[in-house]
Amino acid sequence: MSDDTAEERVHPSVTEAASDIASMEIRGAATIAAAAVDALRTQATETEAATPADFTETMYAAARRLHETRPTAVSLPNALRYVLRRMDGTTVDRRRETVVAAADAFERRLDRARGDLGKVGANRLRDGDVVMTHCHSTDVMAVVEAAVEQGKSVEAIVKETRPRNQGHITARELDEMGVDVTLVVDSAARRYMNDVDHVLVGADAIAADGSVVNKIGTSGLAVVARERGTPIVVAAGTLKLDPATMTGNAVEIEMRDEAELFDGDERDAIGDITVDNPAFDVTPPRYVDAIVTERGQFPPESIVTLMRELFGEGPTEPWQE
Ligand code: RUB
Repeated sequence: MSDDTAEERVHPSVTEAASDIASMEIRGAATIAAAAVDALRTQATETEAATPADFTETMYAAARRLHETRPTAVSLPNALRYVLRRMDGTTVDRRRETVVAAADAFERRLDRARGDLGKVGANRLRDGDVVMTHCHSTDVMAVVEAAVEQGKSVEAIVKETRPRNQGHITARELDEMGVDVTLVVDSAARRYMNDVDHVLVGADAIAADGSVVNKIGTSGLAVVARERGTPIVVAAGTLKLDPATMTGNAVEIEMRDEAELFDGDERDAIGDITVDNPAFDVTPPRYVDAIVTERGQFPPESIVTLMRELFGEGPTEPWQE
């Protein structure tokens, strides 16, 4: 083994995945998790460590590099933990095998979870329903896809989701599913709420009290929906449950670069003002009707029961040891 530090042994594909996650080339909580796990698998396969301890140190360094990219989506530390807690054995080869096996198992679980939660969410939708979406969530897509597979006709009012317009991805994918799509600006949500049967959003993190952290604008949308009595359904696999919130920690809200708000010289033209660009907000549980997971649907107030069952061991971060 060379004298390189563990940080220096981080594989270029890990660095590339980390940079794509930070720049949002790779985005959305579940997709970020899957990309991070894939990068860990590459790191494990390509690492030539002299000792099992070297191997483990390098895996932890790779995990740290991936973890520091985006702070809000808890799917990222949950996924890293899933793989690294299963790393085991007294030889480099055995440790490598256990990481690869855990990464494969994680991907299978993610796929299965999406299919299962899609069916649960689809059961809530009736033929002819209109849904309103915000941002782009693969879990929300799974719900609509399952409803369409059940033979239901679904229409969607899709919010564009400034500043990065993830609603455009949602609009395109729903259109490809055969859903009748109307794209609207974010501020039109209340204008259209009377036509909507369900607001369907995803989540980056769900806190122990049932609060839902999702793309900025979700909480305002939920307030508007509540005012009209429109159910707010959060489609979120259990990968989105944040075990650190069981012990009182708050979810960190990512602040992104102000450049995301402007084209060209627009910023200079405005003058010397402060610009804030929070990526996410928190919707309190009283505005949420149901959290749909692969384990069934839960009222937000009872999600902590599932969290305790799944994350009883708490939010360990082996890569920080
Ligand atoms: C994406 C976003 C999505 C959740 C859930 O934010 O808020 O609703 O991540 O997505 P960003 P999924 O574009 O900033 O990553 O259901 O695919 O996990």
